[in-house]
Amino acid sequence: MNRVLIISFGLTFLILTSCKKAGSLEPIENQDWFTGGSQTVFISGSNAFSQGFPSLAGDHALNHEVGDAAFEATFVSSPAPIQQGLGPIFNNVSCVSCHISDGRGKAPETGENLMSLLIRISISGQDEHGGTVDVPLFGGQFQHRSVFGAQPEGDVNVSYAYQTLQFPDGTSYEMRKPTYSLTNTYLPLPGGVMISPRLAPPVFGLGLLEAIPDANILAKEDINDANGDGISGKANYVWNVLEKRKTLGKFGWKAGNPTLMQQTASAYLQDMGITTFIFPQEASYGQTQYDNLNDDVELSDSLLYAVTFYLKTLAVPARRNVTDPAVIRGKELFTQAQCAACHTPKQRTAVNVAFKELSNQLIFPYTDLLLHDMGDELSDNRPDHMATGNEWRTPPLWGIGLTEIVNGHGNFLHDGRARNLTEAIMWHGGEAEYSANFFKNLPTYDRNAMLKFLKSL
Ligand code: HEC
Ligand code: HEC
Ligand SMILES: [Ca+2]
Ligand SMILES: [Ca+2]
Ligand SMILES: [Ca+2]
Repeated sequence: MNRVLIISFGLTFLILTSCKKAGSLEPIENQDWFTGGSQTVFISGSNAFSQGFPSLAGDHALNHEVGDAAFEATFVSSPAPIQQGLGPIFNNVSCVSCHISDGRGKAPETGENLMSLLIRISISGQDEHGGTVDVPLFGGQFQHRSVFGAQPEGDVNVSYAYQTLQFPDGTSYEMRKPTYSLTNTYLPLPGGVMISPRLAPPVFGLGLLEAIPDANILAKEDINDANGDGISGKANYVWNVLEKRKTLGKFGWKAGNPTLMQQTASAYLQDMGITTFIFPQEASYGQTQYDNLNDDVELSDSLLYAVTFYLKTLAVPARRNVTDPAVIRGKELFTQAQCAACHTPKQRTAVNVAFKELSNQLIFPYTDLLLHDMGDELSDNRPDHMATGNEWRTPPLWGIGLTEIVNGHGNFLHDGRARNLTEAIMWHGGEAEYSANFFKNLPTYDRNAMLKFLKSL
């Protein structure tokens, strides 16, 4: 029923727009309100990130629904009749508890427990695949919760330093920078542990991002800034467990995961303590709280596929207010400020005869999926495969204007330190310093126009 409504709404919109434009037909290339291609959904309420591709049918529709239920399912410790295998140590109990309404998590306030933010850890050096080196007896992620009878790895404390600043027009804004510390650890932490705080990002539109051909992403690399625009862009290459070789990293804040399937399996393992055929060994293996059960695969292959399929087929909401003059002005300024050099507006997915919804789609994700040096202030000082501490993957901006509606806050950036779009932009440094200064020095109307453009995404 819901789906039928969405389709008919979409069709009406299509018909209306094509009638209105009959005189001056816009080339399809400019129709950037169809953010997610032919599967764009015309919904802007609190469930805007939770819509399946409208034309899914048959097995595809069923798989999406099974995956949806699994994404929302709360897991419990073994033995239990269903959804067992949680822990022994974990960060949260379900996918949706961090990726709230398929959107993003919320950063902890000072003194608050972590919910949807997690801490990656490592010591210096590289493993045999060029990845991070696990902390002995703590692994690659800090699990701050445990099932009954096990010990969590410890507590995470966050505190913020605040600074009030001013735009040239006198408007003030505030920046807050977090500091994290790991305390009450179950064993003493060895020296030299590097930590990387990461907030749960939104999970819609990822199938379309995965479908962008590697060659198109690599074509935008400019590692030594040969064109001299101050922006480089570098691909991450990460270990692909199923292919047993390094492939292009696409997912996560530092593009540390190559595929949606591997990303999903590593979320089950590290975030929830649930093993799969991709990662059959508990994250806590070798630690005192290892459950020692002979439960090498806790999640069935079919559920792992279904959850991956669910993510692959989550649709992107359409843009709104695209004809508002301020939004149009903001869009021009977005290009002038060089935002578009990293937040690439337009991408095209590969031809895929087996999956028409993902095939040859013109999409508007506003990302190049490459790593950029964002300056020392945003650095986590922790390398991740080929990404340095300063480097982060450009996050997509599609749907970002609906964050407040879906998630009730505006916590942006990898650690959620920004509390609104203005702060997110003002943290941009390194290769993006020109952009931040451009925004900062805009007259009031133009600065607001740029924000209105972002809110239209
Ligand atoms: C404790 C909170 C937490 C839980 C639970 C969690 N995630 Fe995540 N998720 C994150 C964080 C943080 C990231 C970013 C990781 C990174 O930068 O490497 C992430 C990243 C992702 C991404 C990549 C998104 C992108 O844009 O690159 C996907 C997909 C994802 N998670 C799926 C899942 C699934 C499926 C589950 C359940 C099995 C799950 N997550 C459980 C916190 C969580
Ligand atoms: C050099 C590449 C680059 C340029 C130029 C750039 N950005 Fe970004 N942007 C990034 C990266 C990388 C991040 C993630 C940084 C982090 O999380 O620490 C980001 C994050 C953001 C976010 C937060 C997204 C989220 O999901 O949390 C917004 C909003 C944003 N940028 C808008 C802009 C705007 C507007 C401009 C132009 C004024 C701009 N960016 C210019 C690379 C860039
Ligand atoms: Ca387990
Ligand atoms: Ca751990
Ligand atoms: Ca360049």
